[in-house]
Amino acid sequence: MIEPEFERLYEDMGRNHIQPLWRAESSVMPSEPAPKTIPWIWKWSQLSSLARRSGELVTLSRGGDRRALGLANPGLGGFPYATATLWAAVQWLNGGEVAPAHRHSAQAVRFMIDGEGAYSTVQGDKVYLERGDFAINPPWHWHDHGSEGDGPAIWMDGLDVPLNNYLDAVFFEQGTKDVQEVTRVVDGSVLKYGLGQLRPAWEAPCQEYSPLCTYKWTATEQALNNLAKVSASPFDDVAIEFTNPHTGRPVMNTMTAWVQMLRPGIHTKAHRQVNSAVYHVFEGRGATIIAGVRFDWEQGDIFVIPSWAYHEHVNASKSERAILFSIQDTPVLVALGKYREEALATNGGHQETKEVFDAERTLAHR
Ligand code: GTQ
Ligand code: FE2
Repeated sequence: MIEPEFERLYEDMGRNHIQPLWRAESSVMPSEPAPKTIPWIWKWSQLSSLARRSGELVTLSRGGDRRALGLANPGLGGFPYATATLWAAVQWLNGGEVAPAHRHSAQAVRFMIDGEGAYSTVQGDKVYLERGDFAINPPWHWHDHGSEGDGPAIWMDGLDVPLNNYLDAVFFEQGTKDVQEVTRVVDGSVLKYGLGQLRPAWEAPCQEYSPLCTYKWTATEQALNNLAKVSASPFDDVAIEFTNPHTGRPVMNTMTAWVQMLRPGIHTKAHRQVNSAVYHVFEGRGATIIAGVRFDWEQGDIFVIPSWAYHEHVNASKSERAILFSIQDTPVLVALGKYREEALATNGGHQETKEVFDAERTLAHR
């Protein structure tokens, strides 16, 4: 019951588009993050068949120039956003197809899932992509992709589209030619910068984003195997971050990317961070317990860990490794002074698993 003069005050405020903080405090400033993004998983069985069907039905042309299936987190009100800051998609190119050149202020990374003869040309720099290769697409760089093989090329896209939109920083431009002229030696960025610890002596270091356009899977796998001989994280096991070889910093300003090897039998401890992440299961099977719910995953699946949700990873196999690729918005939080992380202090660092994820039940309870 509110007294009439209070009611009148609030009505008059409302008419003047004013809201009193004392009535909105808990929604404006809750005691800790209350993300709209929810933990979710998209199964590869669905993703791959929907992508394949799109490949049969949908042609690539100017206007609808990318056959990318955007993952829409059910917590985000129908937007095709995987988290509040990150776009994630499965992109499918049929053999012989070209996704025509364009550029945008959104920053992009790609992780190759399958395909032979796939290429990406970024600002005249053409690189061939194989399974497990990681590629970056800095902001406002022209890019076209294609599959020169007979079969499809399939990869996961990660972009900062939701953040870019929220910040009203969107620019987009269509190229005049579908395929850019290749102005450098093919695979040139790998040849030039691919060894990381050595760079061309006459060039200044590249600060804004990584000069290396593609991180080859063979190098990534070797780094994982080497690191496993030395040490591992209690929370993430053998985890490596792609970095700009000139600065040691993440490859992009708004996004970083990791690859993790969960060794056979590993069950990591739980922690949580102020950042959101989208994970792709590159290899193996296992489970991630997110905020007390167990998400079982297998090769190809994509899942989301929202901000400030406790999570721990399990590889129950006795003999097979599991490999996870992820994109994370951490560089934004760090740059803005908002990053935090915390280990779970109770129960030996493990959550109590309340249930196994069930999509229908989750949606029914919302
Ligand atoms: O391949 O250029 O998933 O521009 C979303 C936007 C992919 C791309 C996406 C894009 C692209
Ligand atoms: Fe693009």
